Amino acid sequence: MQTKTLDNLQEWVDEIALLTKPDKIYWCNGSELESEHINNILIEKKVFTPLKKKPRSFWCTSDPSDVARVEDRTFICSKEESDAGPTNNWMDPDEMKSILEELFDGSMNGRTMYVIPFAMGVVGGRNSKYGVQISDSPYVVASMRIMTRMGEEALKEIRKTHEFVKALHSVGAPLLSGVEDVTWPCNPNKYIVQFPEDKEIWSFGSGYGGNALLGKKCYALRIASYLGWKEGFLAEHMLILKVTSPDKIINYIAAAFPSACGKTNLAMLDPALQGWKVETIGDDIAWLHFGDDGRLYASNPENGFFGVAPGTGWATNPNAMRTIELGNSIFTNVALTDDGDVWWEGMTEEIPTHLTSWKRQSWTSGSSELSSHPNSRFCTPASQCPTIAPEWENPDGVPISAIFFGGRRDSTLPLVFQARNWQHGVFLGATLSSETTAAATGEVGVVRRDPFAMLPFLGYHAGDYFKHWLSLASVTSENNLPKIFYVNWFRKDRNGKFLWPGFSENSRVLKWAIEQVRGETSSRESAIGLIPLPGAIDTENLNISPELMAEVLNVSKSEWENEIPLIHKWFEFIGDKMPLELWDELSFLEENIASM
Ligand code: SAT
Ligand code: MN
Repeated sequence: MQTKTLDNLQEWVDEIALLTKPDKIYWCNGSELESEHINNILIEKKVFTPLKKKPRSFWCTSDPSDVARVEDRTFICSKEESDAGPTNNWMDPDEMKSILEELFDGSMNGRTMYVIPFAMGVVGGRNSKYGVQISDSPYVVASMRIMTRMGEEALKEIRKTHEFVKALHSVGAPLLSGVEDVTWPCNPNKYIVQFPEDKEIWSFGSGYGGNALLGKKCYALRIASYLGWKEGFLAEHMLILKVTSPDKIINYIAAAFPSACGKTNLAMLDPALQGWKVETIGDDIAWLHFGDDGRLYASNPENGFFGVAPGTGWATNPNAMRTIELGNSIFTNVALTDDGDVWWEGMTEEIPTHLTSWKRQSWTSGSSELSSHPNSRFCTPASQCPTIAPEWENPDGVPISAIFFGGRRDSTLPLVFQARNWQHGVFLGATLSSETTAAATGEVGVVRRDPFAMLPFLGYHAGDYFKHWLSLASVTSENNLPKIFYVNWFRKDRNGKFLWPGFSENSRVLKWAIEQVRGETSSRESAIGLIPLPGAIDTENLNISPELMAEVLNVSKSEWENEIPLIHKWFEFIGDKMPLELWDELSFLEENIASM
């Protein structure tokens, strides 16, 4: 645990400076002036190219080897291996610390060490938490300023409580005097390490995304999920949205999908349905706490969006486009247009004839190479989003009435179904599966179990995590808990064509789910849960036949017969800590499928 000496922060900063041996130490205050100064450093180093077409916005490209989260280099170093569980890499904390201390020894040589105080959640909020990232990357400083509430105000809170997560980051590329720097320093040897009991993060070798912006996955998910287990809250890989129906009733929905499966698009949904309104609270992470009324309240601990660029366009996510139009954004690994704007695959129907690709090479339309990396990102302030809900900074969060789980599956999982109850809902979360995406290094398109979309982000044993979810039903009444749904926008027909149009049409699924929440039920029991009755999903003005709707909602006996052994194997992999209640759910599913 954190030792509470009078200035534990200064002590830690001194200790790290002694280890990493930077040329200079700079404490970030989060001011406009400082931001300008950091951006100018990045421009001077040719890391940032200012965009002529967007105010205070920059184009940036990483080293081609440093483009995504490195799950195989990510560790949960709990004291006991059994607390990390089978889904995490683990090493003894002392052993890991000695490896890391050797790597960090002199790792900031020739560079400036930035001290970045930050808040996750609004500063001063009842459920907000604090951290200090030490980093040798000015790109990280600029990004943390967008993604977190960074600077003076956060530091004041830390000085009051002396409570903060220590988040140490180095790109692992000491700069020898007289040697010219590269634009994207990094190290082929990468370690992304969480020490949950000590509330510490040590990240080495990468400068990109979740590997380097430590407030995000490392803190707000891995460390916070562990804290949630101990303190009785949840830290989840979920977007949060506000839906207002034509009769002006508001529902808040949280949805967990794996990385690069459309969370940002759903969070900023432009509904196809007349009279419905969707507003954004968060696009990636939700912390859920019980309110005094026994309901679960969600808040977004982040301050910005770090969204996948390719596929984001005026047709698919106009609100994301409007957000970035306002500027103040960093674009990494997308293409640069000849007139000083950014472009990526899927942004516009018309493809520019000439670009500079993310590899900084001349690119012409028709090229066999993509102009932008599939995991290229925009980093932009949430406050600029035209659909941001006024209550997005409500320190107590918003009461959640429905939770969606989902992934990318080309078969088996229907467009939408509802869990019979909380326990069944936890089963749906625990068995969530999805095809892998470019958000992490490794093969793309392989189906894997990704429980609650948290596989890469769990800070403790998956079995204990499932128990924690189940235990919420004993804290409050089932009635108070959100209703749970499973969605799959990605089901395909025999020819590999998507069955459901997705994007703004997903509002039709939101409408059905909200009707279910309101008890205006229009569903039937199926082998896997509650399925919409024919005609229950509003398809007005959508060119989709009843036969096609039946296909996208179909529960196929043979497909589920193939699925069940995979769930069996998954539960066995979790081992002794797999809750019996979920084994019971699996047996029940098996019986239901057998008797179809
Ligand atoms: O690079 S990040 O981890 O922040 C993005 C993601 O995988 O969701
Ligand atoms: Mn994410």
